[in-house]
Amino acid sequence: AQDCQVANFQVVQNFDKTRYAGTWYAVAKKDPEGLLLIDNVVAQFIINEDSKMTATAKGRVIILNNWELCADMLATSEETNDPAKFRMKYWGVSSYLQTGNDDHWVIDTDYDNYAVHYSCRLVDSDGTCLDSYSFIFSRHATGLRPEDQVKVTQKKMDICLLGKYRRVAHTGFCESS
Ligand code: AZE
Repeated sequence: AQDCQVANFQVVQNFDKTRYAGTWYAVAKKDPEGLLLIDNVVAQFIINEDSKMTATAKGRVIILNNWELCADMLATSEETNDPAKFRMKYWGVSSYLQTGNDDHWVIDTDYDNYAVHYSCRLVDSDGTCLDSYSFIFSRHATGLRPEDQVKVTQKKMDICLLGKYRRVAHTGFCESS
């Protein structure tokens, strides 16, 4: 039987945030309950002078039922004992966007091509995740290389989310803003 206990999910060993910095294109995502960035999702991780990680994210959203816009998000992070597990406090550049504070785990990355990001917002009493979201990131907007796809599929399985993802389109929607 598969172990879907969130506490047992493996993350990147000896995570190197400096190598992780830079631009990542979401190529697939698994949504949480409620709202998430829809598509055209691009995240940027930045290490500042005091070696803290911050991030920006953009993506198309629809708010107030039918107002389509590019969400411009900012985030700061708080470290934990495990460098691949951090908390990201985020907010919108505009006040009508979402604010939050989520656990972010880097499940796997080779730093140069792909990354599997996971966030469990709510752990059930049995230790499995009740509300999660996840992004598959690529360094290239065009997608993942076949050899990375194989690794990513295995990781989706390991975090009990295989079959729960949708592709994230990049149409240039957020490029003008
Ligand atoms: C993430 C990684 C980089 C930093 C941030 C991320 C998450 C952003 C959201 C945004 C939601 C916005 C909504 C607006 C209406 C994971 C891409 C901040 C969850 C719903």
